[in-house]
Amino acid sequence: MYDATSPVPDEHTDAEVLVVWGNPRGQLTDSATRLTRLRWIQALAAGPDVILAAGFAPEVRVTSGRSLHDGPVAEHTLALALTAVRRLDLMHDAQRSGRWARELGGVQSARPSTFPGLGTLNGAEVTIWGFGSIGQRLAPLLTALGANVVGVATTPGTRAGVPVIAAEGLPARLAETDILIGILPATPATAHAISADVLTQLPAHAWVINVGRGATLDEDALDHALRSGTLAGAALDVFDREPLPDGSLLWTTPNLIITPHAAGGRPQGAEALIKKNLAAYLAGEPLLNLVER
Ligand code: OXD
Repeated sequence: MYDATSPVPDEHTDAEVLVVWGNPRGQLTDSATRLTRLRWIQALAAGPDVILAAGFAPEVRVTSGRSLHDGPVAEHTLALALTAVRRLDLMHDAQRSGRWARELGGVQSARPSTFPGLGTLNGAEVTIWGFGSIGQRLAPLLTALGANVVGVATTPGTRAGVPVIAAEGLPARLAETDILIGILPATPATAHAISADVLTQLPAHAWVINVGRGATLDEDALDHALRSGTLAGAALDVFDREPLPDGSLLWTTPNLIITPHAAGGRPQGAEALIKKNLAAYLAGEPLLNLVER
């Protein structure tokens, strides 16, 4: 065991393998220079972007915590989607101000035009952009509640029973999307993928949920769309800068739900992954979740 928030002690700088979980940037940069015998890093995070940016030598293999966060992130994303459609945020605001929110309750139609949200996931068109293992865990939870789910990924087809389209199909799909869920990793190719242009193609009643990485969404464009009413709402768990700085515009953006990078953070089955990969490493066999560098 080592303290991930402090430099690796001198007596362990001969480590060949490092398991990384919650290490701050500075600790990783320091490890990249001091652990000169390192050959493999096992990340427990699903997204290894911080590790890739830390400057480890090219011969250091990196394996991610892909699949360890599928359940927790899918659960949190479902919670955000339900909050968005049922407007639990507005109900909670009303409660805090000691007000019975008559406009949000009482006799309602299934898709009330007066309700400030979709009202229900039943029949909602949900697009999941970045359809990896988390998306595949999330999709059946949404379809169980009646949503129609389409995934977007590099390779189109059908995955886990869900139709998956490639980026070329996005414009047509965005026009009919009620909820766009981003689960994209942060790579040069995905920077600001959820752009001003993408937001404009969504219907004005649509919501955007981002649980991938903050760098994949243009926050200024989102703020503008929400303030101008061309988008109904958004729920973000990840941000360009974390913690979200005090002066950020997003703290005051209307119809924006903020959660503090809370979706993941609870890896499930980490010991089993480490054990399997360590056995493979010692046997010179291929490692699971190897990240292309
Ligand atoms: C992860 C995260 O990458 O929690 O695992 O963001």
